[in-house]
Amino acid sequence: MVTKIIEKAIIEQIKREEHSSRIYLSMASWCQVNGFPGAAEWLYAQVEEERGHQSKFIHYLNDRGGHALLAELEKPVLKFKSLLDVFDQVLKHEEYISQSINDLYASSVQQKDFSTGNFLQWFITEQIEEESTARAILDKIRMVSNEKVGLYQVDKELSTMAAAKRAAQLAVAAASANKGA
Ligand code: OFO
Repeated sequence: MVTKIIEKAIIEQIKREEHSSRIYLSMASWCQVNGFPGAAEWLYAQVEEERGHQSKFIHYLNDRGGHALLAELEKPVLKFKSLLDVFDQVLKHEEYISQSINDLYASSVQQKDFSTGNFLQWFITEQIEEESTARAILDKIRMVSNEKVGLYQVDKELSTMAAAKRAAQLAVAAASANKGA
């Protein structure tokens, strides 16, 4: 059983994860219509990842005797200045999510809810990877500046990264289907 404090904090995190998926969906759509198909693919794959995070929190809270309620969401940003602007916002958002996961972990320790702390370990590790990937992409975009050929190459690389991300998502889905069989 989770405490009311932890239940409320997880519901807040569920909202953030859902908002993350909408932010990335909005960015993906912008990239798709602004000549960055690879970045769009990467962001669409990111949308699925965020839905997965949301779902993990929902299942966990319900399994622990809480009730995962969905909240109203604010409107995501719809327009971006450039690909650099998109990935600058991706990194800022991931840093914000890392902080919110850390705060949630701190509350779980304060509440002596070690099961929740243990559950959050996966997210803490995941956030290190999310931030580092966003930082690496942003560095590449900065390196090519606004130069068209360079941006084209970065976009192609993002397409390759998106394919790898999708393959990893499929592998995780297959592994969890096998576990349930
Ligand atoms: Fe991007 O990790 Fe969830 O939000």
